[in-house]
Amino acid sequence: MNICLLGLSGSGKTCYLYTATHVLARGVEVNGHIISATSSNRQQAVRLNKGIEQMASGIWPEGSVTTMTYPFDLKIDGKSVFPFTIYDYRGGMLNGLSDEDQDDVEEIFDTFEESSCIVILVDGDTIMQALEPGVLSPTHRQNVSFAAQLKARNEVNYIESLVKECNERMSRNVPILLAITKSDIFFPDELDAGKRLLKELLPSVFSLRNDMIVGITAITLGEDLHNECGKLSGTLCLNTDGNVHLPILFALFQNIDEIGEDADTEEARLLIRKLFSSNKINFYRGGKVAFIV
Ligand SMILES: Nc1nc2c(ncn2[C@@H]2O[C@H](COP(=O)(O)OP(=O)(O)OP(=O)(O)O)[C@@H](O)[C@H]2O)c(=O)[nH]1
Ligand SMILES: [Mg+2]
Repeated sequence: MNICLLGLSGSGKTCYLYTATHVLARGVEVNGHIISATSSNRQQAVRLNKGIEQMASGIWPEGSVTTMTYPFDLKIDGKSVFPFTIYDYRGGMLNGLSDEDQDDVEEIFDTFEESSCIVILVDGDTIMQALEPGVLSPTHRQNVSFAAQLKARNEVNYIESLVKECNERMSRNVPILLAITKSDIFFPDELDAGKRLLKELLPSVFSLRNDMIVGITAITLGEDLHNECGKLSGTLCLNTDGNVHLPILFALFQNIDEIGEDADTEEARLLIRKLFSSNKINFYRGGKVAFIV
């Protein structure tokens, strides 16, 4: 089973992966059980550890130059339930126009064949710039320009064409998780407006005329995080407070039916579902608010 982390360059995929996999390796408690996911490849485990250690020492990772593949095992109370693989792409390929970019994009569509959920990381900075100045706090309003807003809206719109292409290639509507990254930069009202804007700018994803399953959540890797010339300032939070566990668990949840019906898999499904509280993640089906079952 594959989990594809999609998002334009700089949306936060690699930092997210380092943080989320560190949190999931330690495990999340639910109903007296621990759900965890650990890297099943020694070399990649070292790479992930180095990534989060570097962030903890105050340095953001550099932009990805190639796609990285990380195999994991999902575990309940330390017992392996099933394997899965996370793909961390080079976001620049998605809206790049070179032949190499086009070839790389073809490659990612191949990996989609084995994934029954697409996780799209939507850059929080982009959402902030795409919002109408009227809904922004006075401090954020100062940074708005017409050109930046237009560019940001185009970037969000681009997701729509990506989803459309995925659905066409897979001949069905694939469940989607939209994760707004960098939620620490928003005031609560702004984040709510950002979620509304996402629905407005992605009409086919939230259309009443299809049956698409969509989750929306907002994630942050900490508090008051900033990047000055690659230096990380602020507080990294290596726990579930910033919702980092949710996108990966949502993707696993959507895939679980295809894995089999043994007792451990079913238990994993029930435990994961308990983590989806409505103040952390919202679901839509055919454009309407839905409850996950
Ligand atoms: N405030 C804040 N900034 C974040 C957060 N996560 C990531 N960032 C910023 O986003 C930048 C880009 O993150 P990356 O993970 O490298 O982005 P990417 O999507 O992997 O980009 P490519 O590798 O080019 O596709 C980081 O260097 C940080 O400055 C967050 O939770 N909060
Ligand atoms: Mg990256």
